[in-house]
Amino acid sequence: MSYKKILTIQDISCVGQCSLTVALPILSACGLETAVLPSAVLSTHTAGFSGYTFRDLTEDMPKIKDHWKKEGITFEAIYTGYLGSTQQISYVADIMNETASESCVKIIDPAMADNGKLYPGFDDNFVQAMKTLCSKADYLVPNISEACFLTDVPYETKYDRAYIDTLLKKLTDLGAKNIILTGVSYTDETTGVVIFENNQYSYYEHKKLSNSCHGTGDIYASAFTGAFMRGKSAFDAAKIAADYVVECINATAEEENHWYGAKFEPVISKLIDAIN
Ligand code: PXL
Repeated sequence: MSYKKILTIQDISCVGQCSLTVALPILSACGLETAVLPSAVLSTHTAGFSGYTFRDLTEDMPKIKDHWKKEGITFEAIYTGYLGSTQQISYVADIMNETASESCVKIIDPAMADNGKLYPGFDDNFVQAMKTLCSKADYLVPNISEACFLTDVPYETKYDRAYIDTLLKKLTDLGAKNIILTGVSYTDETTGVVIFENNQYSYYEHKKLSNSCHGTGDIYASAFTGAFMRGKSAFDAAKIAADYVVECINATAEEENHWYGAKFEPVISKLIDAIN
């Protein structure tokens, strides 16, 4: 098994099963050495809790990058998620420019929106900056809401293949090389993920579950990154990640009090089995 060192940049939500508290265990379970760069530290995530603390770590980023450069540290993949400020986005671009190994894969989850709305604290300036970061993506992993904000296409809950094709075309116009578009649902009973690689469309469809959980976007992007960096094709990695998210949602379904995240831990062995 090839052993790879990857960097993930996203926040620490101390409580709430998202971002780094999801990405680090999943990537480690996939067999990848994982370096982390926290974009911010929050007491909880922002979806459903109120009064959370927010420590912005923007100012630390260039200093951390400079130290890594001095030490000659490079990464075989850089995977970004929730970023804490607009300024941070240009620092992340610098980190990609200066710490990527020659064959580094850049995976960008433009974590900023869901259900047609930006997360609290994000504004149009942030969206415009995220558009520029897309040009660095070998794999961009948005949900439909994020894809709409990035392309200025109105958000719809019912759509057809032509609508999705428009999103994909406009995302590639931003410079994203390949796109994994999540939560693409052409019927009431099904959902799935579009894999748009080398301008070729493919689709992995599965049953839509009646319940949904916060944090599944982060679980998805982390599992995709883990499987892809372990040598799976983009389609297989997208499928493995989708199947894993279904397992996580099913594992969470029994408990009504567990609204803030998905129980990804009890079923993590299924992800490991699918990869190995
Ligand atoms: O799961 C995405 C996410 C990550 N980090 C923070 C969030 C959210 C979604 O709301 O609030 C802080």
